[in-house]
Amino acid sequence: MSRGKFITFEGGEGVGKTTNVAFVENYFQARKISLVVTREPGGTPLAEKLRTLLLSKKSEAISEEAELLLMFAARAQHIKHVIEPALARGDWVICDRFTDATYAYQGGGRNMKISTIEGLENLVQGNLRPDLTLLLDAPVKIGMERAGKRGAFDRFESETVQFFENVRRAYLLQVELHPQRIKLIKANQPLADVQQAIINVLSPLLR
Ligand code: Z5A
Repeated sequence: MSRGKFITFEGGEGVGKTTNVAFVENYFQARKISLVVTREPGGTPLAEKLRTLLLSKKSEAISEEAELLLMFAARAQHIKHVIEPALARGDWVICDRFTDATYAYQGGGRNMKISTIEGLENLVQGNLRPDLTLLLDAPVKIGMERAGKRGAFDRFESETVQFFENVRRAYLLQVELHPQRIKLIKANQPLADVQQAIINVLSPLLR
C-alpha cells in the first residue's frame, strides 16, 4: 500500500478555501480516490475544542504565545489521530489550512519569530510536510467582502485590514520560499475559472 498524498488549502479569509475544498472532495471521489477531508485548527474532538477557544471573542485575552502554542497543540492531535493514520493506510488527506497559516497569521499577522515557528513545526511534525499546497490569493478587500456576508465575526475576522495585509504578504513569501510545493491560484476571478486552475494543478498528481 503506497502512502497517500497530503494536500492543503491556504489563503486569507473569504478567498474560497471551504468552497474549493468541497469541490476537490467531489473531484477526487468521482475518481475513486479514498480521502479524508479535514481542517485546522480542528479535526479531532480536542482540536475542535481548541478551535472554539481560539476563535471565540468571549474568552480571556489570548496572548500571542498562547495562540501559537494552541495552534500547534491542536495540530499535534490532528497529525497523530487523523492525518498520519490516513496517509499510512493510503488515503489522501485534504486539509483546509495547515502550518503555512501559522507562518501567515502568527508570523505575518502577530509578528511572532519565524525561528520559533520553525522550531515548533519540527517538534510537532517531524518530517511531515504537505505534498502540495494550493494558496488561494485575492486582495484583502475582496476576501473581507465575501466573508462579511456571513454575519458575526470571530476573533480573527475582527482583526484590522493591516493585519490581513500582513497575513497576505506572509503567505506570498511562503510561495517564494517553497515554489515546488506551494502553487498560487488567483482567487479573484469567477469560481469556474478558479476551479479550472485548481484542476490544472491537481491533475499531474493523478497520473
Ligand atoms: N489560523 C491561524 O491563525 N493559524 C493557524 O495555524 C491556522 C488557522 C491553521 C480559522 O480559519 C482561523 O484560524 C483563521 C486563521 C486562523 N481566521 N481567519 N480569518 P477558517 O479557515 O475557519 O476561517 P476563514 O479563513 O475565515 O475561512 P472562511 O472565511 O470560511 O473563508 P474561505 O473558506 O476561504 O471562503 P468560503 O467560505 O469558501 O467563501 C466565502 C464566500 O465567498 C462564500 O459565500 C463563497 O460562495 C464565496 N466565493 C468563493 N469563491 C468565490 C469566487 N471565486 N467568486 C465569488 N464568490 C466566491
